[in-house]
Amino acid sequence: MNSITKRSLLAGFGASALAVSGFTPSFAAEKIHLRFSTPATETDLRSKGVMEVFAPAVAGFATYEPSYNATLFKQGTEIIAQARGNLEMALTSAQEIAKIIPAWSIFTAGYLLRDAEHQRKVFDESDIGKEMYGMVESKLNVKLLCVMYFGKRHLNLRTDKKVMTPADLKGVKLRMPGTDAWQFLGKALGASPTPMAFTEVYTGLQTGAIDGQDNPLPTDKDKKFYEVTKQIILTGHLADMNFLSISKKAWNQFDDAQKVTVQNAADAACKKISDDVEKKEAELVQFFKDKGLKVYKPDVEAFRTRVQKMYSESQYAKDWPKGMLERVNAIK
Ligand code: KDO
Repeated sequence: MNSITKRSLLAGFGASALAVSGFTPSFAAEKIHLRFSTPATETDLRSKGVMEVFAPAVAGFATYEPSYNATLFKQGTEIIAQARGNLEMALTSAQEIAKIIPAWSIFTAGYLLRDAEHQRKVFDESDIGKEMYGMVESKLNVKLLCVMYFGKRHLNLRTDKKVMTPADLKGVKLRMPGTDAWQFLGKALGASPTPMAFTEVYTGLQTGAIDGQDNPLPTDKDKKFYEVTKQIILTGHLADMNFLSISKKAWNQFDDAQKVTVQNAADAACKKISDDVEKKEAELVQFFKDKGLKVYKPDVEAFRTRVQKMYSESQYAKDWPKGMLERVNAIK
Protein backbone atom coordinates (compact mmCIF):
# COMPACT_ATOMS: atom_id res chain seq x y z
CA MET A 1 0.00 0.00 0.00
CA ASN A 2 1.54 3.34 -0.87
CA SER A 3 1.69 6.24 1.53
CA ILE A 4 -1.06 8.24 -0.18
CA THR A 5 -3.51 5.39 0.20
CA LYS A 6 -2.43 4.98 3.80
CA ARG A 7 -2.91 8.69 4.47
CA SER A 8 -6.38 8.83 2.95
CA LEU A 9 -7.42 5.71 4.84
CA LEU A 10 -6.20 7.23 8.09
CA ALA A 11 -8.09 10.45 7.33
CA GLY A 12 -11.26 8.44 6.68
CA PHE A 13 -10.84 6.63 9.99
CA GLY A 14 -10.79 9.90 11.94
CA ALA A 15 -7.54 10.92 13.56
CA SER A 16 -9.15 11.89 16.87
CA ALA A 17 -10.94 8.57 17.21
CA LEU A 18 -7.61 6.82 16.71
CA ALA A 19 -5.93 9.01 19.30
CA VAL A 20 -8.64 8.31 21.86
CA SER A 21 -8.73 4.58 21.31
CA GLY A 22 -4.95 4.24 21.11
CA PHE A 23 -5.57 1.84 18.24
CA THR A 24 -2.76 1.53 15.70
CA PRO A 25 -3.89 0.02 12.42
CA SER A 26 -1.53 -2.75 11.28
CA PHE A 27 -0.93 -1.10 7.89
CA ALA A 28 0.71 1.89 9.63
CA ALA A 29 3.71 -0.34 10.32
CA GLU A 30 3.86 -1.82 6.82
CA LYS A 31 7.36 -1.35 5.42
CA ILE A 32 8.73 -1.71 1.93
CA HIS A 33 10.61 -4.98 1.68
CA LEU A 34 14.01 -4.90 -0.02
CA ARG A 35 15.55 -8.24 -0.97
CA PHE A 36 19.19 -7.99 -2.00
CA SER A 37 20.94 -10.72 -3.99
CA THR A 38 24.66 -11.12 -4.64
CA PRO A 39 27.17 -13.89 -5.46
CA ALA A 40 29.49 -12.30 -2.87
CA THR A 41 29.84 -13.69 0.65
CA GLU A 42 28.40 -12.16 3.79
CA THR A 43 31.90 -11.07 4.85
CA ASP A 44 32.71 -9.32 1.55
CA LEU A 45 33.36 -5.59 2.08
CA ARG A 46 30.49 -4.72 -0.29
CA SER A 47 28.00 -6.96 1.52
CA LYS A 48 29.12 -5.52 4.86
CA GLY A 49 28.94 -1.92 3.68
CA VAL A 50 25.38 -2.27 2.41
CA MET A 51 24.30 -4.12 5.57
CA GLU A 52 26.00 -1.76 8.02
CA VAL A 53 25.40 1.61 6.36
CA PHE A 54 22.49 1.35 3.92
CA ALA A 55 20.12 -0.96 5.83
CA PRO A 56 20.01 0.96 9.14
CA ALA A 57 19.58 4.30 7.36
CA VAL A 58 16.36 3.15 5.64
CA ALA A 59 15.08 1.02 8.53
CA GLY A 60 12.36 3.55 9.42
CA PHE A 61 10.36 2.63 6.33
CA ALA A 62 12.03 -0.38 4.69
CA THR A 63 13.10 -3.88 5.68
CA TYR A 64 16.32 -5.28 4.25
CA GLU A 65 16.80 -8.96 3.49
CA PRO A 66 20.18 -9.90 1.98
CA SER A 67 21.02 -13.21 0.24
CA TYR A 68 24.65 -14.10 -0.33
CA ASN A 69 26.63 -16.62 -2.43
CA ALA A 70 24.11 -16.44 -5.30
CA THR A 71 21.57 -18.43 -3.31
CA LEU A 72 18.59 -16.29 -4.38
CA PHE A 73 19.56 -15.46 -7.99
CA LYS A 74 22.37 -16.91 -10.11
CA GLN A 75 25.30 -14.54 -10.81
CA GLY A 76 24.41 -12.23 -13.67
CA THR A 77 20.66 -12.89 -13.62
CA GLU A 78 19.92 -10.29 -10.93
CA ILE A 79 19.46 -7.37 -13.30
CA ILE A 80 16.85 -9.20 -15.38
CA ALA A 81 15.04 -10.18 -12.18
CA GLN A 82 15.07 -6.52 -11.16
CA ALA A 83 13.85 -5.42 -14.60
CA ARG A 84 10.93 -7.82 -14.26
CA GLY A 85 10.20 -6.62 -10.73
CA ASN A 86 11.13 -9.98 -9.16
CA LEU A 87 14.05 -8.65 -7.13
CA GLU A 88 14.50 -5.29 -5.43
CA MET A 89 18.26 -4.78 -4.93
CA ALA A 90 21.59 -6.11 -6.20
CA LEU A 91 25.21 -5.32 -6.98
CA THR A 92 25.23 -4.75 -10.72
CA SER A 93 28.25 -4.77 -13.00
CA ALA A 94 28.96 -3.01 -16.29
CA GLN A 95 29.57 -6.45 -17.84
CA GLU A 96 26.03 -7.57 -16.97
CA ILE A 97 24.47 -4.33 -18.22
CA ALA A 98 26.52 -4.53 -21.45
CA LYS A 99 24.83 -7.83 -22.32
CA ILE A 100 21.61 -5.86 -22.75
CA ILE A 101 22.85 -2.34 -23.51
CA PRO A 102 25.94 -2.66 -25.77
CA ALA A 103 26.99 0.99 -25.22
CA TRP A 104 27.86 -0.03 -21.65
CA SER A 105 30.68 -2.28 -22.88
CA ILE A 106 32.94 0.76 -22.78
CA PHE A 107 33.12 0.29 -19.01
CA THR A 108 34.14 -3.36 -19.38
CA ALA A 109 37.34 -2.37 -21.20
CA GLY A 110 40.63 -3.16 -19.48
CA TYR A 111 42.90 -0.28 -18.50
CA LEU A 112 40.23 2.37 -19.03
CA LEU A 113 39.18 3.55 -15.56
CA ARG A 114 42.34 4.20 -13.58
CA ASP A 115 41.23 3.89 -9.97
CA ALA A 116 38.49 4.62 -7.42
CA GLU A 117 38.86 8.36 -7.81
CA HIS A 118 38.58 8.21 -11.59
CA GLN A 119 35.43 6.06 -11.28
CA ARG A 120 33.86 8.46 -8.81
CA LYS A 121 34.64 11.48 -10.97
CA VAL A 122 33.30 9.80 -14.11
CA PHE A 123 30.03 8.61 -12.55
CA ASP A 124 29.37 11.20 -9.83
CA GLU A 125 30.92 14.42 -11.09
CA SER A 126 30.44 14.41 -14.86
CA ASP A 127 27.42 14.10 -17.14
CA ILE A 128 28.62 10.62 -18.13
CA GLY A 129 27.03 9.12 -15.02
CA LYS A 130 23.67 10.71 -15.77
CA GLU A 131 23.76 9.54 -19.38
CA MET A 132 24.81 5.98 -18.62
CA TYR A 133 22.49 5.59 -15.60
CA GLY A 134 19.66 7.08 -17.69
CA MET A 135 20.05 4.31 -20.32
CA VAL A 136 19.69 1.64 -17.63
CA GLU A 137 16.68 3.33 -16.10
CA SER A 138 14.80 3.81 -19.35
CA LYS A 139 15.69 0.45 -20.96
CA LEU A 140 15.60 -1.78 -17.89
CA ASN A 141 13.52 -0.02 -15.27
CA VAL A 142 16.44 -0.36 -12.88
CA LYS A 143 17.97 2.54 -11.01
CA LEU A 144 21.71 2.61 -10.33
CA LEU A 145 22.01 4.36 -6.98
CA CYS A 146 25.78 4.71 -6.77
CA VAL A 147 29.12 3.33 -7.89
CA MET A 148 31.43 1.44 -5.53
CA TYR A 149 35.06 0.58 -6.13
CA PHE A 150 35.83 -3.01 -5.31
CA GLY A 151 39.47 -3.19 -6.23
CA LYS A 152 41.91 -3.61 -9.10
CA ARG A 153 41.75 -7.02 -10.70
CA HIS A 154 45.02 -8.97 -10.80
CA LEU A 155 45.95 -12.41 -12.08
CA ASN A 156 46.01 -15.19 -9.50
CA LEU A 157 47.45 -18.52 -10.70
CA ARG A 158 47.84 -22.00 -9.25
CA THR A 159 50.91 -22.57 -11.49
CA ASP A 160 54.28 -21.07 -10.58
CA LYS A 161 55.61 -20.15 -14.03
CA LYS A 162 56.63 -16.48 -14.00
CA VAL A 163 54.35 -14.19 -16.02
CA MET A 164 55.77 -10.88 -17.21
CA THR A 165 53.95 -10.24 -20.50
CA PRO A 166 50.75 -11.36 -22.31
CA ALA A 167 52.84 -13.91 -24.26
CA ASP A 168 53.55 -15.73 -20.97
CA LEU A 169 49.80 -16.39 -20.58
CA LYS A 170 49.56 -18.38 -23.79
CA GLY A 171 47.50 -21.52 -23.13
CA VAL A 172 46.78 -20.57 -19.51
CA LYS A 173 43.20 -21.56 -18.65
CA LEU A 174 42.06 -18.39 -16.97
CA ARG A 175 38.66 -18.45 -15.36
CA MET A 176 36.67 -15.35 -16.20
CA PRO A 177 33.01 -14.73 -15.30
CA GLY A 178 30.57 -16.13 -17.82
CA THR A 179 29.71 -13.14 -20.01
CA ASP A 180 31.21 -12.31 -23.41
CA ALA A 181 32.68 -9.04 -22.16
CA TRP A 182 34.64 -10.86 -19.45
CA GLN A 183 35.76 -13.59 -21.84
CA PHE A 184 37.07 -10.94 -24.21
CA LEU A 185 39.10 -9.37 -21.42
CA GLY A 186 40.69 -12.77 -20.71
CA LYS A 187 41.61 -13.09 -24.39
CA ALA A 188 42.94 -9.53 -24.49
CA LEU A 189 45.26 -10.39 -21.59
CA GLY A 190 46.72 -13.22 -23.69
CA ALA A 191 45.12 -16.16 -21.84
CA SER A 192 42.63 -18.88 -22.82
CA PRO A 193 39.53 -17.71 -20.96
CA THR A 194 37.17 -20.27 -19.40
CA PRO A 195 33.72 -19.26 -18.12
CA MET A 196 32.82 -20.32 -14.60
CA ALA A 197 30.49 -18.99 -11.90
CA PHE A 198 32.13 -17.12 -9.04
CA THR A 199 30.88 -19.62 -6.46
CA GLU A 200 32.72 -22.48 -8.23
CA VAL A 201 36.13 -20.82 -8.56
CA TYR A 202 37.71 -22.16 -5.35
CA THR A 203 36.95 -25.76 -6.33
CA GLY A 204 38.05 -25.06 -9.91
CA LEU A 205 41.45 -23.91 -8.64
CA GLN A 206 41.71 -26.76 -6.16
CA THR A 207 41.02 -29.48 -8.72
CA GLY A 208 42.99 -27.88 -11.56
CA ALA A 209 39.93 -27.46 -13.78
CA ILE A 210 41.35 -23.95 -14.28
CA ASP A 211 44.91 -22.60 -14.03
CA GLY A 212 43.91 -19.30 -12.51
CA GLN A 213 41.42 -16.54 -11.99
CA ASP A 214 41.37 -12.77 -11.73
CA ASN A 215 39.84 -10.75 -8.92
CA PRO A 216 40.73 -7.85 -6.65
CA LEU A 217 42.95 -8.62 -3.63
CA PRO A 218 40.14 -8.19 -1.02
CA THR A 219 38.07 -10.78 -2.93
CA ASP A 220 41.05 -13.18 -3.17
CA LYS A 221 41.39 -12.96 0.59
CA ASP A 222 37.68 -13.21 1.37
CA LYS A 223 37.29 -16.32 -0.83
CA LYS A 224 40.55 -17.84 0.47
CA PHE A 225 41.90 -18.31 -3.07
CA TYR A 226 45.40 -18.07 -1.57
CA GLU A 227 44.90 -21.57 -0.15
CA VAL A 228 44.78 -23.05 -3.65
CA THR A 229 47.08 -20.76 -5.70
CA LYS A 230 50.81 -19.97 -5.86
CA GLN A 231 51.11 -16.47 -7.26
CA ILE A 232 49.47 -13.09 -7.77
CA ILE A 233 50.64 -11.05 -10.73
CA LEU A 234 49.81 -7.38 -10.21
CA THR A 235 48.48 -6.58 -13.67
CA GLY A 236 45.77 -4.20 -12.36
CA HIS A 237 43.97 -4.75 -15.66
CA LEU A 238 40.58 -3.50 -14.48
CA ALA A 239 39.74 -1.02 -11.73
CA ASP A 240 36.61 -2.94 -10.91
CA MET A 241 33.32 -1.48 -9.76
CA ASN A 242 29.78 -2.46 -8.96
CA PHE A 243 26.66 -0.35 -8.80
CA LEU A 244 24.19 -0.59 -5.96
CA SER A 245 20.97 -0.99 -7.90
CA ILE A 246 17.25 -0.99 -7.14
CA SER A 247 14.26 -1.94 -9.27
CA LYS A 248 12.06 0.98 -10.29
CA LYS A 249 9.15 -1.05 -8.98
CA ALA A 250 10.61 -0.80 -5.47
CA TRP A 251 11.90 2.76 -5.91
CA ASN A 252 8.49 4.02 -7.01
CA GLN A 253 6.96 2.89 -3.73
CA PHE A 254 8.97 5.45 -1.76
CA ASP A 255 7.59 8.94 -1.21
CA ASP A 256 9.82 11.91 -2.05
CA ALA A 257 11.40 12.23 1.38
CA GLN A 258 12.08 8.48 1.49
CA LYS A 259 13.73 8.64 -1.94
CA VAL A 260 16.16 11.25 -0.60
CA THR A 261 16.91 9.05 2.42
CA VAL A 262 17.46 5.98 0.19
CA GLN A 263 19.78 7.89 -2.13
CA ASN A 264 21.80 9.36 0.75
CA ALA A 265 22.02 5.95 2.42
CA ALA A 266 23.29 4.40 -0.82
CA ASP A 267 25.85 7.17 -1.34
CA ALA A 268 27.16 6.71 2.20
CA ALA A 269 27.39 2.92 1.74
CA CYS A 270 29.21 3.21 -1.61
CA LYS A 271 31.67 5.70 -0.11
CA LYS A 272 32.42 3.50 2.88
CA ILE A 273 32.86 0.42 0.70
CA SER A 274 35.22 2.21 -1.72
CA ASP A 275 37.28 3.61 1.19
CA ASP A 276 37.44 0.23 2.95
CA VAL A 277 38.49 -1.52 -0.26
CA GLU A 278 41.29 0.99 -0.93
CA LYS A 279 42.59 0.61 2.60
CA LYS A 280 42.46 -3.20 2.43
CA GLU A 281 44.18 -3.34 -0.95
CA ALA A 282 47.15 -1.44 0.45
CA GLU A 283 47.59 -3.97 3.27
CA LEU A 284 47.03 -7.21 1.40
CA VAL A 285 50.23 -7.71 -0.62
CA GLN A 286 52.03 -8.53 2.61
CA PHE A 287 49.20 -10.82 3.72
CA PHE A 288 49.53 -12.98 0.59
CA LYS A 289 53.34 -13.03 0.83
CA ASP A 290 52.99 -14.24 4.41
CA LYS A 291 50.76 -17.02 3.09
CA GLY A 292 53.65 -18.13 0.86
CA LEU A 293 52.47 -16.71 -2.48
CA LYS A 294 54.75 -14.90 -4.88
CA VAL A 295 53.35 -11.41 -5.48
CA TYR A 296 55.01 -9.26 -8.14
CA LYS A 297 54.53 -6.63 -10.82
CA PRO A 298 54.81 -7.79 -14.42
CA ASP A 299 55.52 -5.55 -17.42
CA VAL A 300 52.23 -3.66 -16.98
CA GLU A 301 52.88 -1.53 -20.07
CA ALA A 302 53.01 -4.67 -22.23
CA PHE A 303 49.60 -5.75 -20.88
CA ARG A 304 48.13 -2.25 -21.20
CA THR A 305 49.29 -1.85 -24.81
CA ARG A 306 47.88 -5.18 -25.94
CA VAL A 307 44.59 -4.85 -24.05
CA GLN A 308 43.89 -1.29 -25.22
CA LYS A 309 44.70 -2.20 -28.82
CA MET A 310 42.41 -5.22 -28.75
CA TYR A 311 39.52 -3.19 -27.35
CA SER A 312 39.91 -0.30 -29.77
CA GLU A 313 39.89 -2.75 -32.71
CA SER A 314 37.01 -4.84 -31.31
CA GLN A 315 33.32 -5.05 -32.23
CA TYR A 316 32.57 -3.60 -28.80
CA ALA A 317 34.14 -0.22 -29.63
CA LYS A 318 31.63 0.24 -32.47
CA ASP A 319 28.84 0.43 -29.87
CA TRP A 320 30.51 2.95 -27.58
CA PRO A 321 28.75 6.33 -27.50
CA LYS A 322 30.54 8.76 -29.81
CA GLY A 323 33.27 10.71 -28.03
CA MET A 324 32.78 8.81 -24.74
CA LEU A 325 36.26 7.28 -24.69
CA GLU A 326 37.84 10.71 -25.07
CA ARG A 327 35.56 12.18 -22.39
CA VAL A 328 36.43 9.40 -19.93
CA ASN A 329 40.14 9.75 -20.64
CA ALA A 330 39.97 13.54 -20.24
CA ILE A 331 38.78 13.22 -16.64
CA LYS A 332 41.90 13.49 -14.50
C1 KDO B 1 33.68 -12.56 -10.46
O1 KDO B 1 32.82 -13.40 -10.77
O2 KDO B 1 34.88 -12.76 -10.59
C2 KDO B 1 33.19 -11.21 -9.94
O3 KDO B 1 34.29 -10.53 -9.32
C3 KDO B 1 32.64 -10.38 -11.09
C4 KDO B 1 31.97 -9.11 -10.56
O4 KDO B 1 31.38 -8.35 -11.58
C5 KDO B 1 30.95 -9.45 -9.50
O5 KDO B 1 29.85 -10.13 -10.08
C6 KDO B 1 31.58 -10.29 -8.44
O6 KDO B 1 32.17 -11.44 -9.00
C7 KDO B 1 30.58 -10.76 -7.41
O7 KDO B 1 29.99 -9.64 -6.76
C8 KDO B 1 31.24 -11.63 -6.34
O8 KDO B 1 32.35 -10.97 -5.76
